[in-house]
Amino acid sequence: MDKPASVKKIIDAVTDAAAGRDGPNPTPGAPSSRPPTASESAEPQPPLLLKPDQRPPAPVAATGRSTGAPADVRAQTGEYLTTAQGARLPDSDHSLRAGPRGPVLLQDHHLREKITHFDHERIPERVVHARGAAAHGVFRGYGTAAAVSKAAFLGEGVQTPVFVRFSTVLGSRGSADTVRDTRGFATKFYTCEGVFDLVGNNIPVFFIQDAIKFPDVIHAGKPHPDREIPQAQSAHDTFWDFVSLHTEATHHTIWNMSDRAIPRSLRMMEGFGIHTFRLVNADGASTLVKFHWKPKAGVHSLVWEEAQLIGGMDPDFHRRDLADAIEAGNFPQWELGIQAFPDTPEQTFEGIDLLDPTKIVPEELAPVQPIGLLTLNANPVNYFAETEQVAFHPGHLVPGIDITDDPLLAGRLFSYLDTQITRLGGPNFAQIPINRTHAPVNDMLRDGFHQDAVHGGVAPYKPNSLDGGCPFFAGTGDRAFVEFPTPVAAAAKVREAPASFADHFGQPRLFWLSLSPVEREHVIAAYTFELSKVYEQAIKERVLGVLARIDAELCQEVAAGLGLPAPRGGAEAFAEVAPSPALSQLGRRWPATGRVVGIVTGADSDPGVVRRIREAAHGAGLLPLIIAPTGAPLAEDLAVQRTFAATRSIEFDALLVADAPAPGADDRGARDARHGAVAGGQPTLDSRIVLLVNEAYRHAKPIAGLADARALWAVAGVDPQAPGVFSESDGVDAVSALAEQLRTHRVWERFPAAAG
Ligand code: HDE
Repeated sequence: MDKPASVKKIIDAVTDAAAGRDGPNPTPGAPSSRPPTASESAEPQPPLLLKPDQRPPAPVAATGRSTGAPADVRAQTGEYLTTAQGARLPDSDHSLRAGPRGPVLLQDHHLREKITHFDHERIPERVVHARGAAAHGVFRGYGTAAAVSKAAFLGEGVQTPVFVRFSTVLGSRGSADTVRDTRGFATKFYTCEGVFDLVGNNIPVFFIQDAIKFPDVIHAGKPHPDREIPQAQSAHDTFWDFVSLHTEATHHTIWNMSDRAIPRSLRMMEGFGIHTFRLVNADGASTLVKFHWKPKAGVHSLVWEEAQLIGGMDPDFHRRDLADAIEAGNFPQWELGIQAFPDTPEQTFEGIDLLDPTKIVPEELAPVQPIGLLTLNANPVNYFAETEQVAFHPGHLVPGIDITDDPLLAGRLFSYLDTQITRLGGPNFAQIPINRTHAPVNDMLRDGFHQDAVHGGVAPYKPNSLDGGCPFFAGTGDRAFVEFPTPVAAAAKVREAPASFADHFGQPRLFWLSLSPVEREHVIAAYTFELSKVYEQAIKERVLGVLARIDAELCQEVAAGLGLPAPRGGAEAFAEVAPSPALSQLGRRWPATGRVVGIVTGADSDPGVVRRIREAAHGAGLLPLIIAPTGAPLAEDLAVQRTFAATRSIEFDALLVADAPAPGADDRGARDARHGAVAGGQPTLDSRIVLLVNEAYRHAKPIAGLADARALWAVAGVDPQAPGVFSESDGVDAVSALAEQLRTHRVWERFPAAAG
């Protein structure tokens, strides 16, 4: 049956968009490399090519050698459906039965193979950091680290393939992306000297100082063991019970209550190695360092209401954003930098214990020196094979990078290898394609579950003569990994932390004092929100006792929000600390590249105006998405990306209202509850768009309106004089105003802060 013309127009537009044929700047998100046909294709043909933004792991053998296979080698070959053994199949829709109504036969080997494999498709999710998203990329060394490290990949101009996995910590694999939590930032460098993993977080300190407390803090943060709630969040009794009793967690906790724990995008997070590492140069000299990733796009965050809405509207918000940005060619970039400290016997810097992972060294005391550039430029091909199976380990080190005696790091050096054995089903996970090193492997490790390599020779032992003595030890000059001969002071065995680990409140205060007023408001709101969700009064009071030791105003404001008296802290107890302006996310300007602008159109919008706006937005490096009453294209070349019914403000960094649309056909209370967003009588404007504009305004996003659109302002509660609200007569001017404003991310000055 022929489709009505309007439906056909939509199908064609969607098909064109999927094909990347909607102009020179295709909208990311097409599910496959070729648009589907309406009916199922019966003509045998080979597997489709990969999408242009995708790249599989490098085709190296399990022993690190290049296989010579093409870079886009696929797991599937041939045109026909086969069994796992390669026998072609004529049917996979019906079990083998004794007659069409008879019993299913046990001899159906295809049924048994298909179901058995399906039964075993899942592996244990990571005990922490279960939810993640990843991308391939390249790291280019600047050569500026040569004086402190001999690592080959840090050399000038050296390009090293990388795989980066970002994650939340607490939630299960299916949890929402935008929960309040620390984010993991783990990078695998496939260097010519072996794999180096920098397994960091987006917060520069950790909850605990000693790995032996890790199960405690994680058990406290995970859902309660009886009801298994709440999922992926710290706003519950056990978390606050633990952190208020174990006050070394105070510093990490205040970072978690700050905007850092609700990033706008994985592309807009800093990363930190946290522990102090040791770099060793070609002369064997050692320098202590802390690693930093600095995003070129700046550090930006969501507002809390937005983060919560996204949890329901688009739980995949961060992973979608990362994949879309890469697909659209907006490759995320970070500079790797180091803070360098002399390796003295005390291992302190300006009185800060470098082995205490709950302490930072302010950048004002030790500047971050750039040593290389990371660019993420390709999406994974298969989530399970790559993002799920990648196995990081802080013990994956290369010559020139070594560890220190941080007691947290020591436990990690045990844990990661140990956990992969269960998670990845045995000791051979280094042979999984995404984990394979690009350096030759000759390791004498043999057999075990999932052994992928066919080892030759008879003598996997040393010394041997039967295999010609191979493999040999690396001699001086052969670039071996040699542990730095760190002196160990004479001591007795104790279960004890050094006295320098005892200050739990000085650096949380430093963090608080370094924030801008609006960032402090957010911290107050976050503590108040989280503690309002705590059932036990005693725990809330205990947390207030902790806050009283950070700052009196913080404590008082949170207490007021909870309706509890603020405990007396006493200003005399506060540590004398100098703020570190580098800790604030605000006060600088960053490129607006890749930010998403929603263009609101109506049924009668002039395609010429919308086309110019879209072109100007592309020209400014933004990602414009056209929002319209239905999916019917505005013109042949103007596909609609979002409809009133299916969108919400959270999808956009800024709005450009090209038209104030009349209520759409489906703007009815019985069909869309948002209809109630406009109070009183029959609205003359579409209520979904009124709510869209209202939310964007409240979330401090830049908004621009063309002449006709200003009718929306009053209904949506927008003050036309407020900062970041632009009324323009020309669409191109409106785009420029938004792009410029987006360089500071949000218009925080729209809502002045009260916190001092
Ligand atoms: Fe982890 N951590 N961790 N962690 N961690 C894991 O390893 C652990 C810590 C971090 O995307 C696990 O493969 C202990 C600090 C990231 O695959 C596990 C301690 C930092 C990821 C583990 C810590 C991290 C993990 C779970 C206390 C920042 C995700 C699955 C000593 C510097 C990596 C796995 C990925 C994952 C143990 C503390 C970062 C169980 C025992 C500090 C980014 O091995």
